[in-house]
Amino acid sequence: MFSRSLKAKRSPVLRCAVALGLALMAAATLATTSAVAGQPGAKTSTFTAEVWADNWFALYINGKKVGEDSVPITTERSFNAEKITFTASYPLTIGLMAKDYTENASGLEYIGTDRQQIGDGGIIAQVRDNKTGKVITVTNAAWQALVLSKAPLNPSCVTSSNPTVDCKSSTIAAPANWSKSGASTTGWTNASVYTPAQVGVKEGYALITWNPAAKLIWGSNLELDNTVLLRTNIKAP
Ligand SMILES: [Ca+2]
Repeated sequence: MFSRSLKAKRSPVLRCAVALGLALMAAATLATTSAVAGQPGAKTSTFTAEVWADNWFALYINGKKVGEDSVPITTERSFNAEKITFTASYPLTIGLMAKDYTENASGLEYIGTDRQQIGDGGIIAQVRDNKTGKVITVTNAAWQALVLSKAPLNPSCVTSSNPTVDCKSSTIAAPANWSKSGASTTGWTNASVYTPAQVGVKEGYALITWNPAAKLIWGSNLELDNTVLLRTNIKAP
């Protein structure tokens, strides 16, 4: 009897503590921001983008940056999810600049420790039109990709004791207006799709209910491609 009444007394408190804990966890890892791309007006709509990246991203709409990962790329294990609300007009060109963390131009991380490695990237996103609630795009193989930074070009340097000297890299600048409609497609390819296991999804990834069609994408090399531009075009509904 005693234990029963004690349990009955405690359980609401426990439930409350669990709920508070969950709320704090969500607040810590699912950041929310908003921005406007273009002039607000009768023809604009409001959209919400949900994004998870290993390790960092910025979101561009019709050539304008509307948000970015709130956790700096230099933060160890920055695997948070983001929800970004923005206002824009159809048609949309949606661009993601995605970056895998590398300690320097060598393309490696944890340099000088027993965890020294190349590391990998991966990003997934879905965008809703808030008026209809419909998902208007998900990341998939139809997105275009352009690799800006690749390292190391000689992966055997992963064991080097002086990777900044021994590892080779290649970097190009982001083309002007790359996230505007009608931008050049020269050098762009289709994005490559990866499984959650290949990317090793964690932490914030599970906080978002992903549309089944949303896929993790990156350049053709999940490990060596370090900065990748990704984009898609959405017509008016
Ligand atoms: Ca990474």
